[in-house]
Amino acid sequence: MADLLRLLLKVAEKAANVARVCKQEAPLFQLLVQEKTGDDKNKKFVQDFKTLADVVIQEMIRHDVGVQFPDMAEFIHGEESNKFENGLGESVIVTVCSTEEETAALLATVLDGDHTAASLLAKAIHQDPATVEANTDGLTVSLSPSELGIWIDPIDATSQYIQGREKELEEGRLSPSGLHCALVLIGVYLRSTGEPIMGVINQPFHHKDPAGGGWKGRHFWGVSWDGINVCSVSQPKDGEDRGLSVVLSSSEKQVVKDVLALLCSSDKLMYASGAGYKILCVIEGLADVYILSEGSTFKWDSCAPHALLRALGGGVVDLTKRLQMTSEGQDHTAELTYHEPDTECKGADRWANRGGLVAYRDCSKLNTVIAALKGKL
Ligand code: 2IP
Ligand code: CA
Ligand code: CA
Repeated sequence: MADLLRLLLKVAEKAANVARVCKQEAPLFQLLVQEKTGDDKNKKFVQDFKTLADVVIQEMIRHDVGVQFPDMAEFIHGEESNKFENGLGESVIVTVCSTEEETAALLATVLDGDHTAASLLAKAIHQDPATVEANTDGLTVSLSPSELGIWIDPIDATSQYIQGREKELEEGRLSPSGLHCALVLIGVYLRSTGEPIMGVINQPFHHKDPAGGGWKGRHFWGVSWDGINVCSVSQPKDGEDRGLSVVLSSSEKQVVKDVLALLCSSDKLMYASGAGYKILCVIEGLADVYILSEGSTFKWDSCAPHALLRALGGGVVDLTKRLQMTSEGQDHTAELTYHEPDTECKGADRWANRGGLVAYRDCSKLNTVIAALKGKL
């Protein structure tokens, strides 16, 4: 398991490099932000470069993990499909080839002959990142790769990634929107029960290098299985309880906003972009809970950060299920699982967290918000 964790940290850093390259290299950045509308649309051009950036990152992760852990190859899923259609209506299966040159040649077909952009992307895909520091000593978990599956969100909060507003972050404070909300999420679950057991989160755009070297990122990881709970984020110290703090999507239902406004002081009811970023805020203790009353997140959004929360003694529950339960306390029956599709739905919706969710570190905070929301939704 320590081997798998080290590999995931490394591929997540590589993914972050690709995300940064697409922002920092002018030929790629222009593809990322260009508007293609109506008659002006050059039909010969790539349709949607942001989707390509996502597909490329996901395939790179799938490739690298599949090479080292072949038993997992069939169980590496993600938000994107690797079939990409270019502006000519041609379908190309985007894969990472064994050499940089081959990958560049393949990407050039999707990018409709733009060799400069294709070469820049291929270079980032094939570059080995600097070793990612992680103290994984003593991490011996008795699971084999054939028992595990993976969920990848190559870039969460894509809209923030594209808009790319640069924010100076204040230590210990939640910042509602901007590039820092974009995250690479890689979660590992147990195939038999669907429990999330390992998660890696990479935040590619955390701060600008003061020496002018561009964006620098951060990473977080956690493992929770069979009594082993290890997380790169430390447990909060028991201090005075300064009242409940909540983070929501700005598009949350008014009734939920109203109920919570009665529970929290106004500065403790916060809004932020990115499902992954909001769960990260709970992991870091910037908010006690993240509540979402709609089924607008998917398994790939929650799996990785869920594993970190479990390692910290918290979790992510299905809101609808939890509201129907009578007992309080830490009952795992409402926790989200990751192995079974919702057969009543089609396409990506089969993997939606349909009942909404609550992410929490401290079970008593979860109980407080559940009690307040009972009968209101
Ligand atoms: C999105 C992204 C959005 C989030 C939505 C996710 O993923 O995280 O920001 O909405 O739920 O599915 P909100 O910001 O309102 O919480 P992606 O960017 O990968 O499509
Ligand atoms: Ca997402
Ligand atoms: Ca995404």
